[in-house]
Amino acid sequence: MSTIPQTVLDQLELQAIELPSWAFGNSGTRFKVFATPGTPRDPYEKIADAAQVHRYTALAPTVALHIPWDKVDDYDDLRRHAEGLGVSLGTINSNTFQDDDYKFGALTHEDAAVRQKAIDHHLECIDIMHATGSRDLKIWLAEGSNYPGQADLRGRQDRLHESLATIYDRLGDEQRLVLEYKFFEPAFYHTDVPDWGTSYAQVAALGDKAMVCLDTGHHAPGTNIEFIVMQLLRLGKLGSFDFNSRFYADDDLIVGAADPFQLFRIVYEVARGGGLNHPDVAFMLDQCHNVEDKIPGQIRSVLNVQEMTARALLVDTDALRAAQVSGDVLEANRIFMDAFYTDVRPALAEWRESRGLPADPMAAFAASGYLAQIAADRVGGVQAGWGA
Ligand code: AOS
Ligand code: ZN
Ligand code: ZN
Repeated sequence: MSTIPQTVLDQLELQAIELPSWAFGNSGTRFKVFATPGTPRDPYEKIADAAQVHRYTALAPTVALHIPWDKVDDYDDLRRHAEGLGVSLGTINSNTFQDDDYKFGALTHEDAAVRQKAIDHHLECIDIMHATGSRDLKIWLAEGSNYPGQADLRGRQDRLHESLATIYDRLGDEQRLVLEYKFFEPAFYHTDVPDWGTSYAQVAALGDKAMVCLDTGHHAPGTNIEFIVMQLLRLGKLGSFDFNSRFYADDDLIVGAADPFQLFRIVYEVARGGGLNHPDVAFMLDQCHNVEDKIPGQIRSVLNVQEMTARALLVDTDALRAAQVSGDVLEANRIFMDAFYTDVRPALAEWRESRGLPADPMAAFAASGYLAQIAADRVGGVQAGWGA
């Protein structure tokens, strides 16, 4: 059995992965949303489910909220509820994609009144962040066009800057704005923030409190995502990750499920660039569980990130560097792959037990009876918001 050096375990102990509240709601495709018995009926129950993930893994101490899906009357009360369950409230996600007024854009819209409405929504999110104690405002924009000639690409980029600058000005000293990019969908011809370069250009023009959010599912097939990770870290602008995995488009499947090696390569570059367990680089999941149980789906996800982090930290960096410098291509690749192929699961199970956690969090959660309990207690759970 492989052993994991204490220096690596020390890093793993610090790891924190934020969970998205919407992962606990029902979601699906435009064809069908399958309901799961026991689905949360409100944000309080979503947080209770998220707390289960943390309880069995000690990996997920915060929960991201989405406004308006998680709107409540009293955010102080929601915060106390979370803290009572051993977790805190994290990133606030805005939503400018489910309102008729935003059919042709929100922060980029031609009409100043529509832009102001979208700006006001973000200002409301910042007010909520003060009550929840959240640091990050995450902005993902569904804006773009479907047909060449439909929109003035340059004008939209300029208006985007103005709108973001107004939002940025309202941030508190300890707060940040993270701007997520996505190459297509829901618009199919052009998207206003399609890639890391555009996100970087926009946030760089705002200031130090604005960073890029990298969603691993938002790239064209074949994109070298770890290269983007390296570059953003090098530029000091990688603010957060939305982890998930994809086979075809924005699939939002369990992180590490589609391509564990890609996850390994990404985490390796995070560690190489000093971004691991660094407060500036938030690890989050952005996933939906359409056909599998949601809480175990999230447990599996954070364990996948932990396992690939352990493997990435096993790379013998001194030997790798020597091989790189001497031009020994095959040896460098062998060293890298050796770490990737190391099965760390038995050693991690043992380590978990030594910390008073279950060796097998999936089995421990299954044995707890929690899913049967919520299925009996909760009737009429809500959709995550997608397609609602
Ligand atoms: C959308 O494709 C993005 O991945 C966003 O991060 C997403 O909208 C998220 O679910 C919060 O709004
Ligand atoms: Zn995302
Ligand atoms: Zn997405």
